[in-house]
Amino acid sequence: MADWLSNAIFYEVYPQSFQDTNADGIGDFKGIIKRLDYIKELGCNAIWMNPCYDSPFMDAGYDVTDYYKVAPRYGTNEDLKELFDEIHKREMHILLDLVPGHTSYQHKWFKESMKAEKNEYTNRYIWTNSIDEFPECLHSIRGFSDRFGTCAVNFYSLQPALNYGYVNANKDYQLSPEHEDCMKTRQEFIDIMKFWLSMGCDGFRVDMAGSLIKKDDEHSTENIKLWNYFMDAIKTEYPDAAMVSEWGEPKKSIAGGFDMDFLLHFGPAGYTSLFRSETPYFSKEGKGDIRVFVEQYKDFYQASKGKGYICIPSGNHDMQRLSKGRDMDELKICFAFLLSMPGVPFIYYGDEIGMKYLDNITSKEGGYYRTGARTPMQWNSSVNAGFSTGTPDSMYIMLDPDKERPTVEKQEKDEWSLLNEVRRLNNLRMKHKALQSDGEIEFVYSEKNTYPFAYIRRNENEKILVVINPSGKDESCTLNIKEANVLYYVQKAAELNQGKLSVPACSATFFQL
Ligand code: TEU
Ligand code: CA
Repeated sequence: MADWLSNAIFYEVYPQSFQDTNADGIGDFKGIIKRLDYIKELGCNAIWMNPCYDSPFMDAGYDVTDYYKVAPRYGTNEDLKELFDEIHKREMHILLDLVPGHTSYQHKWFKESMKAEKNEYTNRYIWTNSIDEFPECLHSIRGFSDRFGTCAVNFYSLQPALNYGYVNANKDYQLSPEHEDCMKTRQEFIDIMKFWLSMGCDGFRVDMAGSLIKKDDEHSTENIKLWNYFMDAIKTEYPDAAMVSEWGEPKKSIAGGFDMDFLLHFGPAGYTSLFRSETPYFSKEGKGDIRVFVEQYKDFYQASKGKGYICIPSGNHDMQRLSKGRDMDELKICFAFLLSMPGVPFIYYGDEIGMKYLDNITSKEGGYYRTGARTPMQWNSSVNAGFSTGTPDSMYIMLDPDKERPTVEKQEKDEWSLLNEVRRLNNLRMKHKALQSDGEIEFVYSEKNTYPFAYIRRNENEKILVVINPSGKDESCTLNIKEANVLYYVQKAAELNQGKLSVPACSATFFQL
């Protein structure tokens, strides 16, 4: 594992929407450089930046046309190198977003692959030898090429699937993962990773990492093998490179050599039960069930302990924002939890000030309902909230029109703002190793349909009890711990008296044991 992850706190930057410096309404690398001190002062020491490669932007850059060149709208490769350098000057790290599963249909490999004559790229993508619908229910591109065939796609119909082969390949068009053409696809991505690592990038977030090898890889055995192959190729030369997967199954991804995996909004447990179900645990309503999360988390945690980290993000560019349905007090409690869990925290840009999810705004670059979570960062009270000096109607995505919209400037002045709470929580984590990535966790109170919820974080030198009550009611419970001193609290401190814990509504308390 990359050592620097043991105290990493990430900030996800959606480059389009962070800071524009040339008034075209789209964020750029120079803008990110300008805001690095802000990220550092927030207490984050690492960045994950969404794809910034050349692209027609039909899926916001997850449709790449050149993996070796950045999109001109963000700057040049030299500007990105400068961003790397500025990040390292501040003792921070950055991950780029790698999209190994598909390209844009406008990629030169795909143009070659569509040709009737056989060439180097004929098997770079998954094609059948017929123009019928794709037989395995993968979505497909048909009727587009001179080539007589149908090509599989991974996400939108404009993202043809790269060919890493099939488990138990048994149809004429299915290649085995070891086929030399599939090995060429692998080699290309090794070259791509090395290209950016040698320029100073510190690793990658890997898009749809669990889906490269196709069909019936029920236990993902082949896909795990494939990732181990990639990791061997990368990590011998770049042992400090960090890799985080968009997989959502840490048992598999970490077996594949990833340092970290996200707990995602797929399925009812995990992130969903905490923040997004009909009755999320983190709500003043107080109707959630923490067991749903704890059961799944314990399983993931046991399997990954000592080998890799589980990352619970505050949100990301694919889902509604954490603030949806929550007020600032509730958000503070969410962060007290997120920033005191094992593994590596990820804060989605703007969540630290409680930026709103904008319902039903016009889709941008394939964003659809995700667009509302991708609006420009709100810095201050100047035009376009300080995101850009362009005309308001030329913005990449509209800004939150609310006159009272939260901004960094306003919240910096208010000691009790969400922003300052997140800063304090990050500082607390940085001061106590027990709270960082490797500190162990033991759930000491997590009963079905019950509030509060308590866990101990510990390392060789220290033990910290964390008590979380997101509900709007005062709650209490009994613990095996008689008393302890309060180290830090959010909103109002809980009290521990002879093993009886009294926990104020909507509060979080850290006790030193
Ligand atoms: O998302 C993959 C993914 O699993 C999606 O189904 C995601 O859950 C969806 O956006 C609904 O929330 C990744 C990227 O994060 C996403 O932005 C890309 O559009 C997608 O891959 C294709 O590259
Ligand atoms: Ca710009």
